[in-house]
Amino acid sequence: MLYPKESETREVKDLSGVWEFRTEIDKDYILMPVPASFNDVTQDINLRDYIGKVFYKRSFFVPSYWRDKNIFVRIGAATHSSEVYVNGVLVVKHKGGFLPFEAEISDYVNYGKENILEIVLDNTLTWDILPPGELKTIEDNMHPKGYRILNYYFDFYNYSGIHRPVMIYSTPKVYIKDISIITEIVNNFGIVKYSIESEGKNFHVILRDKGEIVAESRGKDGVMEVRSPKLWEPGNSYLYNLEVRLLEKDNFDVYRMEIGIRTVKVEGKQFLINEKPFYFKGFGKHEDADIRGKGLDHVINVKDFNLLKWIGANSFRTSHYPYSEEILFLADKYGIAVIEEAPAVGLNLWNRDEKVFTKGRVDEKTLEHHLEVMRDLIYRDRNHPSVVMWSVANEAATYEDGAEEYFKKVIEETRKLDPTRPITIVENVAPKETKVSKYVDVICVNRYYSWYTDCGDLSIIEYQLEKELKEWFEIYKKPLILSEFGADTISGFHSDPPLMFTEEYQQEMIKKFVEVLDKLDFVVGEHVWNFADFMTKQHITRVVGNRKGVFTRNRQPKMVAHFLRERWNKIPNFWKK
Ligand code: GCB
Repeated sequence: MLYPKESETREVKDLSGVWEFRTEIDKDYILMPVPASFNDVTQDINLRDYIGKVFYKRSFFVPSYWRDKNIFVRIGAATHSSEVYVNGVLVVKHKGGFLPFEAEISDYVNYGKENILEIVLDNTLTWDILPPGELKTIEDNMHPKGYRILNYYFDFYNYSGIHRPVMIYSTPKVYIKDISIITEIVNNFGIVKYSIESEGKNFHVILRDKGEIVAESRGKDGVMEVRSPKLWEPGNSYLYNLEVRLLEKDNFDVYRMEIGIRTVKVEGKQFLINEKPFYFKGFGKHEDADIRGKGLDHVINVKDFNLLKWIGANSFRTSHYPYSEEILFLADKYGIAVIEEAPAVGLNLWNRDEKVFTKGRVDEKTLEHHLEVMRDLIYRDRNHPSVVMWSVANEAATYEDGAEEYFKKVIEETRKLDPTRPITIVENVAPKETKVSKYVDVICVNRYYSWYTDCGDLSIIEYQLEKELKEWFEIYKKPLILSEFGADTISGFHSDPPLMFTEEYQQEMIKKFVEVLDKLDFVVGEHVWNFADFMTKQHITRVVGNRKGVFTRNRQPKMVAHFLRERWNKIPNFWKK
């Protein structure tokens, strides 16, 4: 799916701004910014924790010369189920809160008068949507009026609303629908294979390096060669400009995009980018910020990339859902590698007496949705050089028999959709227990020794972590990334000797963890949990959110940030241990 871009044949109207908004139980509309989560914008706790349907509305005009064009409405992301109406006509329904969807609306728009766009969302989580959850009503003598609670088993707040831009755009009648790019490096040549989806027939494809043509081709599918290519690499981004022209008399269309030439591969104990062993330094992140929640914010995004550079990170995981396209464009430009994760988190009840992969919970309906999500995700992001691996889920109950069949299908489908990138699943079970990691290319493990187990005892880390990681390698013989480790830390809390929740404890814990990682040659990366403090649901284990950030929610460094900065600036991006 192409990101809407302007060209001499296409126009884009970004409908970001202040819309009208109401919940199902309110009659009156209030003002609501788009994109943003609605939760933290007012002072009303009922709206903050609202579960159910909400209505967003605004008007727009279309220029009269769009009459002979295709017109689309495109929603970058909205949580979690959506219905979109143009002048009262339902034009598209969509399930899932973290990927874009669109509809052609050429037949439903008015010319010469305003159009009404309405988006109806439902933020209820169910077992057939990712991430899953369940709405329960408790009625007992302590809750005589009935008590509604949305249970979900993932650790971030269920921020809701229109989180990414809504755009109206035009294309010619016959147009360039999609483009896919695969790059290879052979001897001293960059090979760029492209494939165009369109009803058109005549194409001219031009690849430029800073304005100079370096390759061109004709045809719907083709291969271009770039002599002595400048490669895209983490820490050293290089982007070429691809221009695709559809040359049909009445349907001339042009789409331009930036591409990077690079290869990715897993071989033995290593994760190779451009045939060199890459070492992942970075974080699991979240799309999360004060007041705007999960709403796209260019200020926060650019700040985050500047902080990643400042601290010497070269990568992050889009824990636990696909991030905005705008973030991936930044990753391409900043030269940051991305492990892109499906919104499959919370496929776990954290109770071994209850099955998760069973009828009514994670079942065929969930699987069908999961496969659709993998497809939409890959079709959205396959052209980003920064995306180097797909993660199909985070901390699912992979010890269950049902999980094996389920994930085998998800992984097979992912591989079919994109044979060029390695696949992982992020695990939280013991190496012998998982029924799934044998199907992936890289082992990703989240570990919290001295935090959730043996609370406060930093001395056990070395023994426990080393023992476990070696077991992972002995069984699977695959490269391993420690995809989460960290400690809740209240900025400004100090103690010596280090006690839990202080900045000293976070630093000591992370130090002890990385000392083990440095000893193990099959460990190809360290992603600290988390980049910044983030909001969660209210719980006795969360002090106004999860505080495992290396930066505060306001993006200020905690003590450990300086330790990591010193460490990561010494470790090269390409590092054979
Ligand atoms: C995990 C989860 C992550 C949590 C983290 C924590 O294992 O993957 O979503 O936020 O632990 O802090 O407990």
